[in-house]
Order: sequence, then C-alpha cells, then structure tokens
Amino acid sequence: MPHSHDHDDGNLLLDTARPKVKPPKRYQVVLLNDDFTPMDFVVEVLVQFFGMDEAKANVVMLAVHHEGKGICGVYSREVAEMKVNQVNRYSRQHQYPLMCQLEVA
Ligand code: TYC
Repeated sequence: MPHSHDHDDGNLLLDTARPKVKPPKRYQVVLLNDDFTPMDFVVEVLVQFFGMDEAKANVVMLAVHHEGKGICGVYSREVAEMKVNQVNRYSRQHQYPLMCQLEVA
C-alpha cells in the first residue's frame, strides 16, 4: 500500500513528471534621449505606438529628455520586440536618430 502521496489523487506518474512552470519574463521597451529628434515627434511616437494620451506622452517624453532614458511600457518578448522594431523603423523613415531598445524587466 503506497503511503507517501496518500493525500493526492494517486497519479504518481503525472505527479512526478510535471515540470516546473516559470512565469514568463517581462520586457520593458526603453526610449533613449538624443539631441536631434524633435519633442513633437517623440510625443507622436508615444501616442501612436504605446497608446498614451497627449498629456502622458508629454510627461514621458520630458522624463526621457531630462534623464536620458525612460520606460514606454512592459510587455511579453514578442510584443516588446515588435514595438521596438516599429518605433526604430518609423524614426528612420523620418530620418531621426530616435532609439528604442529592449531590456529584461
Ligand atoms: N532631446 C530632444 C530635443 O531636445 C527631445 C527628445 C526627447 C529626443 C526624448 C528623444 O527620446 C527622446 N529635441
């Protein structure tokens, strides 16, 4: 008569084979300051790609301007990578050096 798991459903195979499931990592999309990208363009980017309203976008833009970098949002790896690529492509299309990058949260 088994006794070590007599409080569970008795399915020792499933019980011992079950892998540890870790919560997925989160990734922050970070915007970097530069001396050339116009403030209005940065605000437009924050509204368009991060769903901020104008007021929030202005606060974040000024924080990046004064502190050198700032977090635009925190996402799964797939979504964070997509946003970084969208922002950098859009900035290059407009010939601004605005840089967006990924960091593990
Ligand atoms: N420093 C820029 C300027 O004075 C504005 C700016 C803000 C640029 C945030 C990039 O991520 C940035 N025009």
